[in-house]
Amino acid sequence: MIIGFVYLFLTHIRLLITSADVLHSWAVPSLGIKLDAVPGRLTQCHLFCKQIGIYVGQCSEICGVGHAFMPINVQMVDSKSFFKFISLVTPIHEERASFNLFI
Ligand SMILES: [Cu+2]
Repeated sequence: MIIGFVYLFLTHIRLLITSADVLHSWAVPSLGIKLDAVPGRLTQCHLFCKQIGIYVGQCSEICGVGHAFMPINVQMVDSKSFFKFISLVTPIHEERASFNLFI
């Protein structure tokens, strides 16, 4: 399982991390982030990235048998790519039609 995220670069991003099972540690060293994911709690972090690119990380807590299979993939993209991605993953409905006019 690859945990993937797409964010808009040059934008302040608020990350909220939690876990559904055991303790994890969400770590992306090239972004300078390492957050504990604790079941039943939210961990908060703010992120501002100045460069487009793909940043990779890994769960850095020995969390169980699936630990080795938790790579993290964070893509920082420009606004055109970001809104294209959002339009692909968002269900089509009437409100989105007006939203797409600004792309
Ligand atoms: Cu983990």
